[in-house]
Amino acid sequence: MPATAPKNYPGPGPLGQTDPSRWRLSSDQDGGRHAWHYVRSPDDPRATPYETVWGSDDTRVRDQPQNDETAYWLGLDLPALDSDPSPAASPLDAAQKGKLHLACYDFYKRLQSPDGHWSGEYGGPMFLLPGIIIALYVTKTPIPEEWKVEIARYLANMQRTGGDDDQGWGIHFEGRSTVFGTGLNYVVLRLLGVGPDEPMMIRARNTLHKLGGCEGIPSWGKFWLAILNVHSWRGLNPTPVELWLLPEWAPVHPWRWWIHTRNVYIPMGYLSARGFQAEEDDLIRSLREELYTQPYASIPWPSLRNRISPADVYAPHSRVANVLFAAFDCYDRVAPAWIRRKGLERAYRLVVMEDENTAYQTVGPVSKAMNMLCRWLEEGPESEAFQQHLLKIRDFMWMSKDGMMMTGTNGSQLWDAAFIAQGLVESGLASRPENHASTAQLLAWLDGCQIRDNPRHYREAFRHRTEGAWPFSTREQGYTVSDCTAEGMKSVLLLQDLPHLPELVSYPRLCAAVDTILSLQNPAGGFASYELIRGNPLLELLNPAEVFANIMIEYPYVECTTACVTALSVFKRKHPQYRRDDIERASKKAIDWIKTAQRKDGSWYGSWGICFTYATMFSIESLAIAGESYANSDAVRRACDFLVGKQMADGGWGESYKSCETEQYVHNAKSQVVNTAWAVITLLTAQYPDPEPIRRGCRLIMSRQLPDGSWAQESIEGVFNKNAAISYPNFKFSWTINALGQAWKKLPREGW
Ligand code: LAN
Repeated sequence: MPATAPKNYPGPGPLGQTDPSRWRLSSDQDGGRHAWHYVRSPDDPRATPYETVWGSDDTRVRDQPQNDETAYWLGLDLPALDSDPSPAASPLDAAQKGKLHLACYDFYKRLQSPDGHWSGEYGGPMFLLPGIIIALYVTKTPIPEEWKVEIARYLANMQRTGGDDDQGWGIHFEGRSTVFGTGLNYVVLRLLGVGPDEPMMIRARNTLHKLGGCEGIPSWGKFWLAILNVHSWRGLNPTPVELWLLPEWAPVHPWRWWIHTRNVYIPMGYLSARGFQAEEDDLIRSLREELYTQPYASIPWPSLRNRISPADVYAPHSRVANVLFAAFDCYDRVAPAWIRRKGLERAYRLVVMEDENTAYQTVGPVSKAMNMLCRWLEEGPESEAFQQHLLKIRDFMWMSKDGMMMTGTNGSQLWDAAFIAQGLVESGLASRPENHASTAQLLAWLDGCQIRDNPRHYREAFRHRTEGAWPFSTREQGYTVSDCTAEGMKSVLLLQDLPHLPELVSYPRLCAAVDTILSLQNPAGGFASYELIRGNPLLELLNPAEVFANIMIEYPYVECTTACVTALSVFKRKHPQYRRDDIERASKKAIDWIKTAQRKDGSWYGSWGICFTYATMFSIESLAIAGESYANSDAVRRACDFLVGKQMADGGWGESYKSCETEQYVHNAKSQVVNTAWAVITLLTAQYPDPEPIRRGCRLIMSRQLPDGSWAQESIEGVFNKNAAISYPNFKFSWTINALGQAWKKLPREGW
């Protein structure tokens, strides 16, 4: 029986709607690459299912019926299984009988990809799609029709319905309208063929003008508009490629910047130094008049450089930055041609190395679109490099019930797989015979995901080592993050410890992972994300991006640090001899650092998940490894008191993404199963003496479980750079299973 669309399934967008039953997700090739395919009907006049530029079609998926994994992510109702629990059974009853876990994993197992991992919708940010669509437009690359229809539908479904100044789009889909989100997504819709007189476009344009028009769009928006030739390069602060010619000891040298920031400013600098702009056409001429509050010809461009709409500003330029930008501007006018050429050559070489190191995925979606454009400009539309870039766009495009979006990375494959593995082990579900096959596949996937070598372009591209590491998404993407290696290794160790699973990842490979983890510890004890901290925090004064904070350099994070501490501890238990002293020293230093990061109120600030609930869970895990619990540690007591103080009337916890922005705890309107799971795990890890708040949290999680064993999607779970939220929809399974499993194991049986 095929999956069916529920009654409230979102309807057509301005360009219509495709047939959800024709979509297929291929997720089991090349280590978990995600690609959505649309199977056109045989009477469709278009000869091939895909425009040839998008590469050969995966005929396997085309010929197969839609599987549960695809149907679930499309928001369709899965056909019921015989073994589905009867909806009448109360979740509490079910838990007491130990059935609850069974039910939820019976459901969740159906979403496992044939290769053993779980795919997921990694959406949220609303400023990613414009880059790729503008890049495709200016390179005159046709976009598959189904994509156009579904992207327009997605934007229609995500359009805000607030007051006059809030009928556009924000920086992420839960945020209020900004010029950045509204201006750029308006452009996307127009480039896809939506007319300016559509009601949704009129509403969006009104909002845009209410917010001051694209005159005040943040600098990354100015950049894309300049590329599209609907903004002048004179209205942008220059980002000179010559910075790359500075000696490496220079404190501002970009090799010291955070990897995402430097990889955005390399192609951005290259494209702006080349002064590249799209060929003018009618649509471009029309957009020039639609986007601004004044006639295009009369816009005083240089005065817009530092003009950023108040609705957008999160990290205003510092005075130092503005002086520096003015100096760059003077330099830009007199830059000797030979130095510029050298700078351009250097920047282009860095772009090429990044492409080759990542199989054209690049480190993230912003640089993806920019690098693609650089390669097209330099090597032409037929070049191997540009064609490879086009093929890898699919990895970032995700189809949902609301339409098609661009994702924050090419997926969160390893990250999700690791937490699911840990949830299954913690809850004991991994050991049940009916889950042996599923966990065996998961372990096999984790095994294949480990990166075996250092990057092809290593020191020359200023990369950190990757031998033995795990990535955030796929092995092909090739970047490691300290906590991804840690969570990957921990999951493998836990799974390989189960009697029914083989040892796939050998001892030397685990040692290589440990070496990578240890190589990522900073002198002060904390672990950052992709690399060691290479620059001085004063560099933050030069942050040009206005909408993100803490992006110039790496910083130590309690989440990353804890992941490393816990992974090293699991490793040590199994292999106590390998680098024993190094591991001992590293863990102690890391835990000491975590203590220094605790806030006065007892909590820790979370940089990658929302927010205090997330980071406090991690930090308490680290303290537990040092033997600290509620009974013996003031730090743990203060953390627990903080959390218990935030429990909501229904027994759950719910935190808003606004906590991350304001650095103060902000309650979500409603409690959240994911936040509640984190709080439950924290209190259990801390050995909080009163079981009642923990049980109430568990009951809340159970009460939200749907009859088929799943949980509904609630508010957004993740964050980056303080101001942008991002989805982790698999968390509602992995963390709930983990929390309920631990509670069932650790709390007394009576009292439920
Ligand atoms: C991610 C996603 C994963 C995340 C964790 C592993 C959870 C974290 O512990 C370390 C940092 C990391 C790897 C991370 C860094 C920033 C990313 C890549 C993202 C939040 C996903 C999207 C974001 C990226 C920067 C988006 C593009 C925006 C720019 C500002 C360039």
